[in-house]
Order: sequence, then structure tokens, then C-alpha cells
Amino acid sequence: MGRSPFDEEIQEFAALATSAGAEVVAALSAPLRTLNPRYLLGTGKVAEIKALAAAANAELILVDHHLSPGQERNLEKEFERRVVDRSGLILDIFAQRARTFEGKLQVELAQLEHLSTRLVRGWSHLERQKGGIGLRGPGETQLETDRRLLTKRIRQLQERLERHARHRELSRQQRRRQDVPVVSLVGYTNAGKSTLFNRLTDAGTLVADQLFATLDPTLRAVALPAGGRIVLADTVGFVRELPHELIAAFESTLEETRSARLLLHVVDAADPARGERIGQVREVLREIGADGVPLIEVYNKADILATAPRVDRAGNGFPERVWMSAATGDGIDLVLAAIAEHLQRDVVHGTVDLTVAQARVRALLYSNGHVVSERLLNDGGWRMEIEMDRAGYEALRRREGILCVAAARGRPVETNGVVHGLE
Ligand SMILES: Nc1nc2c(ncn2[C@@H]2O[C@H](COP(=O)(O)OP(=O)(O)OP(=O)(O)O)[C@@H](O)[C@H]2O)c(=O)[nH]1
Ligand SMILES: [Mg+2]
Repeated sequence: MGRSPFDEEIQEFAALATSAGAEVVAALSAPLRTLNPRYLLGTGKVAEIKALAAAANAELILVDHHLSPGQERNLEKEFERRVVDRSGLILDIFAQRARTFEGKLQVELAQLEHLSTRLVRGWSHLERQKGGIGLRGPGETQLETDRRLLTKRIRQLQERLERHARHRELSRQQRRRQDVPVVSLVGYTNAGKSTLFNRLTDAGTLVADQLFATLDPTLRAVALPAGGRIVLADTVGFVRELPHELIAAFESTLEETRSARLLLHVVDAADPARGERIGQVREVLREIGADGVPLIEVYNKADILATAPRVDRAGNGFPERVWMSAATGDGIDLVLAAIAEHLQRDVVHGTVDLTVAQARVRALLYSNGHVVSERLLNDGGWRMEIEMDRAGYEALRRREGILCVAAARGRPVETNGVVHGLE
């Protein structure tokens, strides 16, 4: 029997459940009944699940789909057990894994936003179930108080996170000024990002065979063998259908990915579903607006496949995919070389002539540390020798309309009539 996408999805969901600390006692598939919005499932399936849960002594029912607050409530009433949907489960895992202060704030915000749509639940079935004499539901007043407290807390968290985001932006600007390129590790959860990060940095970041072992991006400087430094960022693992509350709450950490010079997409090459995983990661990258960042695929865990380390090159000759093993360290040199090659491709080195009226651009080039040398021109302007990353150069060219005449490592970047090539 061939593997169906369903098998892979249910396995992935079971792995998420285990990762959250649950023990899976039974699993079952059910067709969606969009015509039955009350439960999302057919009533026959609901009865079947209820019987199965009783037989297996399950305490919790996890549903690998988005449930509306109403559906969750109706199913809980029917099953007489807690019901958690995919978003709720992922939020729970994130809550357990958050390590830094900022990560904790981000998760709390996402959870409260998730909760705020579900606040009515305590006031209906659960209270009534518990209900004893003189124990009525807290009623409308309590509900409103809670809503107000929740809103207040959400605002508080948002403000704190904004302060953190500003702080992060400052360090980002500083890195940019020092022109240290940031290389960000992205990939499906459990692909081996942290293992690779440790290999590359000897940083001792938490590595665990758990999903979402890393939640907060960790930044470390790494020296490239060929010279130069990069800042390597280990980031949170992606997963299909990331709850939108999470994407919103993680805005500032995801910005790290968006503004990176290069992404290393770490793939678990031994995962039978690696094709789908790659697609899902690309989808998240698109969602967070990072799909324009240059990317190298790192096919990790090659040791399991007994594949020798190697580099696959794209049509333009640049490294597109590196097969390696973060666990054994085989091929780590290829990864470092591929990074260096990519970064060099993206350096623009040449000269630009500025007029007196463009003094502001000159100041900008200086403050960003892009100026190698300059000399005065007869008309009072400057001929500047600059070195900067191509993306930054392109942005500057568009924004300032500078008549940039430059050469990149022997190749003309843009001629515009004249090229002042450097020897
Ligand atoms: N066999 C083998 N196992 C590996 C390799 N790289 C990582 N692993 C294992 O894969 C598991 C996950 O590794 P992590 O580095 O924590 O994965 P991650 O991508 O950081 O995961 P999250 O942070 O949870 O998203 C661990 O058990 C690692 O030991 C490898 O090259 N070969
Ligand atoms: Mg990790």
C-alpha cells in the first residue's frame, strides 16, 4: 500500500501531539461535513469518536483542523472531554518552548488573542456541568469584566512587544551599518536547524528531538574560513497552517528572516514527506514576505540516506542545494563555502559620482559604512568608491536615482553609458 498524503498528515499531527506532551491512544480519520457546521463532522463520526475515546480512556480530543469556538464547544459538550484544534495545539507547544522574555510575551499574546474569541465557553456548558446548588454561571457581568481584563492585558503585551521590536530594529540597523550579513536558518520543525546552528557556531543552543525545540531566534557571529564574518540566526521551526495569531505575534522575530541577506532552508532529506515540507516552508516564507530573500537549500540528515556530501548548482552556476549531515559534521565545509560564494555574488564594488546636491546620499553611504575611498571632482562633487550588498545598492539606486557606475568583481553591474571599473 502506498503512502497517502493523509498518512503523512496524521503522522505529523501525532508528532505535534507527542511534542506537546500528550500520549496518543487512538487516531481516526473523518470526512469533513461542511453541511454540518455544528460539529464540522457527521453525527455518525461524532458518536464513533465518543465511543473510541471512552474505550481508549482518552482525556483529550485533538482535531487536526481549524474549529470555530462554537464547534469546539459543541464537540466538548458531546464528547464530555476537552477538545483542542490544530491552532490550539501549536500554541500550546510554543508556550512550552518559549525561552526568552520576548518569546514568552509573543506566545502569551497569541494565546490571549486565540482565547478572546472563545471566552464564552466557561459560561455555558462547563459551568452547568459543574453546577451545584447556588452555583450559577458567573453571568454577563463577570464575562464583561474578564473581557476587559483580557483586552487590557493584550494591550499591555502589545506595548511591551513594540518596545522590544524597536530595540531589535536598532540592533538590526547597527549590524547593517557594520555591514555584517545576516544568514537566517529556516525550515520545517525538526529538520535540524539548531543542530546545524551548533555545528556552525559551537554555541550550545538547545538541540532536542522535539518539535519547536527552538522558539526564539538566536544570533551568533560566525567566521567564514575564506575570511569575513556573518551573523547566523537560528529561528523558530515552521509548520503547515501556522496559526495566524502566531504569525502576528512573531512579527518582530520574523522580521529577522525577512531582512536576512541569505536564507539557509534546512530540509530533513530523510523525511519521506520532504517534498511537501519544502512547499509548506516556502508558503510560510511567502506569507511573511520573505520569499524574495536569496536561499540555499541544505539537505540535512544525509547520513541517514547514506548520501555523500555534495553541492548541486543552479543553471547560473551558484550553489542551490548542499547535501550534508549536521549530526556528523560531514559537508559542513560545503555549507560554509556555499554561504561565502553567495555573499560574494551579492557584493557590488565600484564607483559612483555624486553631485553637490547629493551630499545627503554621500552622508548615507558613510553612515552605512559603504565608502572605501573618495576623491573630489572638479565640479565640487565626489567620486566615491563603494562596496555594499547588491540589494542595498539596488534600493539606493531606485530611491535616489543615482547614476551609479560600478563594477562588481569584474562584472559590470550597470553601465548607464560609462563604467568606471576598478582594477
Ligand atoms: N541522523 C541525523 N539526525 C539529525 C541531524 N541533524 C539533526 N538531527 C536530529 O534531528 C532532531 C531535530 O534537530 P533540531 O536541530 O532540534 O531541529 P530543529 O530544526 O532546530 O527543530 P525545531 O527547533 O524544533 O524547529 C534531533 O534529534 C537531532 O539530533 C543529522 O544530520 N542526522
Ligand atoms: Mg531548533
